[in-house]
Amino acid sequence: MTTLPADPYPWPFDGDLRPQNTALIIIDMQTDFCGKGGYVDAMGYDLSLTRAPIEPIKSVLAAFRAKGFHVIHTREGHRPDLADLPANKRWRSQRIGAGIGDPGPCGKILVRGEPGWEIIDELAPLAHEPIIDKPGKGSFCATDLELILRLNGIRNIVLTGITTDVCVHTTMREANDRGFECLLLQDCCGATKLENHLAAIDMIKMQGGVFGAVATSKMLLEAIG
Ligand code: C5J
Repeated sequence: MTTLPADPYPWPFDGDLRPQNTALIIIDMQTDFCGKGGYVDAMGYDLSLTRAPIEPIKSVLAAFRAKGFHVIHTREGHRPDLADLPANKRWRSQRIGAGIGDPGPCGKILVRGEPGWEIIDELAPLAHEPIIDKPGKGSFCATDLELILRLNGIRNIVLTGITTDVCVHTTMREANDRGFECLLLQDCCGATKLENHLAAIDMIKMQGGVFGAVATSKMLLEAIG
């Protein structure tokens, strides 16, 4: 029986925390979301907020790799022909000067294969670690993530990445509805506005843990030894 003192309950709920049934999911740690010249930078947000989780994620990633836990990465991005880009998503981004599919300093914004779409070097995936390419905010929508989790016997999901209130939260909600036992690491996530990061964390803790539980990377690292 292994749990960590997460909020609002000791996680995982039944103490069944093993490398075989637990995956670290690192969401959208791409240049477009945390690098100079990327999508978030083009929108004028403070990059220090989305870069803050890089070092904490690196520590958890190293420990998970060393202990043989599953590691999965995601990338938000669209096909080069933009056939999977909803017109309203494109229109809204263009209105604020960061048009998805338009050229920028890091190539076409949020387009697969472009430099800005790549995962940052600090958190580069290893060859055997699955990468989920998603056209939307949630990692389950129009992807094979659920198939990969079920085929590998993964029941516990540790969520990290950016942004807390958008892609991380949407993925956590999708996973929770599918019966996965979710933990969000608060220092391993970041949003484009601090208040939204904090509010997103708070929402998880309502109703006894309506989407799962919240902890720090330190708590998790201590629990897995
Ligand atoms: C956003 C994401 N914020 N990765 N994407 O548009 O959270």
